[in-house]
Amino acid sequence: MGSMSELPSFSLPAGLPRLERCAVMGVVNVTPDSFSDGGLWHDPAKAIAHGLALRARGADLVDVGGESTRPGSQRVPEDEELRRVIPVVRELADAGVMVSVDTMRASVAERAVEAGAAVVNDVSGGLADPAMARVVAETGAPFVVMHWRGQSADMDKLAVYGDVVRDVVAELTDRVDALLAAGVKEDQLILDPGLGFAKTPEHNWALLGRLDELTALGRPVLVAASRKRFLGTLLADPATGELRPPRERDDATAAVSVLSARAGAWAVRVHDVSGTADAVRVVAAWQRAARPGHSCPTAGKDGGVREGL
Ligand code: PMM
Repeated sequence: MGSMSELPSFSLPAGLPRLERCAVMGVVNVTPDSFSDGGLWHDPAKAIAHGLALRARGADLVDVGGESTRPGSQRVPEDEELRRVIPVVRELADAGVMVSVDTMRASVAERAVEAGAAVVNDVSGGLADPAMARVVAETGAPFVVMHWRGQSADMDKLAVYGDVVRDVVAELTDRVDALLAAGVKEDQLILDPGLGFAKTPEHNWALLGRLDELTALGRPVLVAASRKRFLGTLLADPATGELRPPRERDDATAAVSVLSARAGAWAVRVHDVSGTADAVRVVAAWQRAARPGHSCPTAGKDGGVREGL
């Protein structure tokens, strides 16, 4: 098991840039109802502008999704999801943004890759749509396999584990085996513990605190804690017990980004890119300085402090 300051040892899927630091995935939800930014970027033109703004603030990838996965939410029809997502993916990809498409549908993944998406991000890890594995195998796109136990409408009652970290590692390992058997290649796979999906706050904290048990699988790991409810619970008003609202959870999110980067995550998925983009550069500079024979952390195109001292 790795220590907190060990550098990650995974090989990166083809097509993703090798950075000297944890990558930053910015979120664009083209939805009317996502829990933290629902409705803000529902209009495609606003979604595209937001994606470009996230890149300008330091996002290495922009994750475009057309279906809310918040607890209790219902599925969006396929044609509506395509209508929301594809124009945004196309415009951003044409503008040179590295796009991931956040979808559980093989048809949407396929069309998004045709429109220029570089990564498929499936919160069900290929479980929701039996055709997903084939599409991922055929496109060869990097594939985010998130830990998932069921649709959002009823996921809360699925939050029952023996040891949550061991169970998540075992279930993700089963997923990986099934995907490989379906023709997906080893070097396409990225793992994600699925914070908040059939998880209580205690489960989420265990998965973060023991992230090394996931990175020990030797694959890139994506951590997506941004603005999630467990942060609202942590920061609840002590007098009233009222949860901290989603848009006031960004400092806590940046703290999770720091600790995830330090624990060897490949990338963090966040709504507010600026704080995290700076934070992961601080972690990279700190880690370079901690290595014997290090050079002064002044530059580094991708990973360094932006200006030398
Ligand atoms: N969480 C949300 C959406 N997409 N994708 C991955 N890979 N991991 C996650 O934990 C995840 C995700 C939750 O909704 P949001 O888009 O409103 O943050």
